[in-house]
Amino acid sequence: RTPELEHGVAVETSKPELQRPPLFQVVLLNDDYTPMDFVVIILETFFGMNRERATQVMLHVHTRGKGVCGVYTREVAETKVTQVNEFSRAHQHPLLCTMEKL
Ligand code: NFA
Repeated sequence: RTPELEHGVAVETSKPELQRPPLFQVVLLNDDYTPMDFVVIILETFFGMNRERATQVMLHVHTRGKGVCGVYTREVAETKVTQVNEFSRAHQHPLLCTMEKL
């Protein structure tokens, strides 16, 4: 920290070092039954992806077994997980969404 001169008097200034909150990946898991189109709609609706990106991520989950939809603070990640799982269940699809601490 550098002393600043105010009316000729040195004043201690400091940048407060703020804590960064823990981050969580929201993850989608593959299954054999959920239609690809439904997964694309999920990624567009809840994760703000355009159709091209949503299709890439869906195909990654389909081929690799899981994939990251986004990275958020705890409360936002928890809300996304709940919204996606409730939406999937409401449409009778087994799609699973989880979160993992980074
Ligand atoms: N594996 C699913 C199918 O073949 C598609 C899918 C992709 C499901 C990503 C879940 C997640 N219909």
